[in-house]
Amino acid sequence: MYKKYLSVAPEIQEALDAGKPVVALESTILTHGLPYPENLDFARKVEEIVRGEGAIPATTAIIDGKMCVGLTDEQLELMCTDPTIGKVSRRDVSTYIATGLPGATTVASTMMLANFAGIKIFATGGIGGVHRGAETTMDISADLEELAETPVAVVGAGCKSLLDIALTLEYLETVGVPVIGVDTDDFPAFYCRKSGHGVDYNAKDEATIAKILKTKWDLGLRGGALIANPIPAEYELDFDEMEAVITKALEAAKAEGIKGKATTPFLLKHIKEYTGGTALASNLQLAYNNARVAAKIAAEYAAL
Ligand code: PSU
Ligand code: MN
Repeated sequence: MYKKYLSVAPEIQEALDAGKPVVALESTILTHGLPYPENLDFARKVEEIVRGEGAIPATTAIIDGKMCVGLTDEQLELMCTDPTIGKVSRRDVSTYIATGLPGATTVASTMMLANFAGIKIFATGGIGGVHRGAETTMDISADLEELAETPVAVVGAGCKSLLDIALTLEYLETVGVPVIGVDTDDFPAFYCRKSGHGVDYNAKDEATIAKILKTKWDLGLRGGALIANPIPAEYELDFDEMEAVITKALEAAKAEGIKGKATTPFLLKHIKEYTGGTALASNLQLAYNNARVAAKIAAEYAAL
């Protein structure tokens, strides 16, 4: 039944039918994660990077009542320029389809759309997780539950330390999500290569990661995996400086009474304002790097 709500671009469907590598890409990073016009430049460039590695890019969104897997340039532009586009996580998917509202997909909903289309590998910037203070707010991103349930591997630069990274990793352990480092022992903290928390396994190459994923799904184990890929060293920012920025953003959120799904976009916007172009440049570079690694994993996976 879900197929009537799904629209897969012909190029992507052909690649999937032929067993060729495909990489899913999210759109909330475009609508709520990056400013215009950098977001549009990013949206196009990240697709080019995936192609450069021999894989087909599949950016996802909900448009005109369909789960779109693969966007036209016009649709990419819509995502990047229309400020009214909603942030769609798992709970919002059916509402946006049924009402025809345009929506950008988060990590959770991009995993859903990828899975509906049959895509196994997905590249993003960083995942949502357990927020600081979640012991009282219960603010835990639906991204984590999606990783527990949906068989798609997410390549990300860990998560921002605006989250409680220790609790995010505890949660992933509880729900059985492998956290695989890309040539790292240390779970990355988005702008920083190291968070001070470990990964479950340090994989030295993409072939090993593809083999771990294949084994997991051959075993019939539900859920995905988090592939933790550190930002390239030349773009890394200072941990303590970012900590100060993040603390300031968290204080602003508290002062303004920001809650629920508005929290992550609010914090991202403030981090951007406080850091100017540096954090933005790092954000773009780590996401490109994730797309590159995801395309390589997808190629290795397709060869198994
Ligand atoms: N973290 C970032 N950049 C982002 C997001 C998170 O550094 O763009 C986006 C992703 O789409 C992620 C979502 O899936 O925010 C998480 O939102 P929430 O915490 O409301 O689940
Ligand atoms: Mn939340």
